[in-house]
Amino acid sequence: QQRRTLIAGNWKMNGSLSANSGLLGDLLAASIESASEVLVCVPSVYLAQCDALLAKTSIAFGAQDVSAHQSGAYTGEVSPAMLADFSCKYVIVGHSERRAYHHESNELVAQKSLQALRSNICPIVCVGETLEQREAGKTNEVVVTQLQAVMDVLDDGALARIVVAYEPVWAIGTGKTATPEMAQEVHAVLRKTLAERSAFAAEKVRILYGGSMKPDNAKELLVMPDIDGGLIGGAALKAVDFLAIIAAA
Ligand code: 3PY
Repeated sequence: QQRRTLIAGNWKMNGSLSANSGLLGDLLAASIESASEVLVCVPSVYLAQCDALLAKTSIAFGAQDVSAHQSGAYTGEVSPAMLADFSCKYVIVGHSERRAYHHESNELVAQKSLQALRSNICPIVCVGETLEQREAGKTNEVVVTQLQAVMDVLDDGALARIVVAYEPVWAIGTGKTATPEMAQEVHAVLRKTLAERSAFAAEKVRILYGGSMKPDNAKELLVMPDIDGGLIGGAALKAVDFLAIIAAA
């Protein structure tokens, strides 16, 4: 398999200048020797700190959200060009918390992905079903619709550059994890959806699993053929746990 595993931490709205320098210091001190790419996605106000601490290290950093516009009268928003100013390489778009609490539509998530790519930032597009949708047998339909909206606004070249994260909503912050088989099944559906449009993109795009990935379940998830990494919530806030997941990859 030619896709490089990506282990991405999603810090969510956690951290402080001192907590971040402690956590990043612990990660750097471990001098990670991994074939995987390691990434932390931080609140945007800490991008400058990451740029200072992580430049020329083996840890990449990214943001957790971005505007769908490049500049203008959008009070409170942060543009892709602003993220790029701080050497930010990735941005999470459409996390289920944003879809739920900020009513982000599939179309908005698609626009954010498109604009991020225009500033050379790789969007990590989150998709995932609620418990209600899973129980109604709608999982595949929901995740395919979410991915399709992004595919619709990208050309094949741009599509090959995105990262997808499958995060079942019922597994986020609940301690519940999809079994490796359940996750693989959805990842395979997502890969097939990409392949129907572009075999090249399907081969290139990394599909991460997210939703309570922890040191003790990381390995069994990451060995699945279509699981190319993890988007990690709570366990990314503790250096020992995050390092254990990197070691399991
Ligand atoms: C979680 O695992 O809680 C996440 O939402 C990761 O993005």
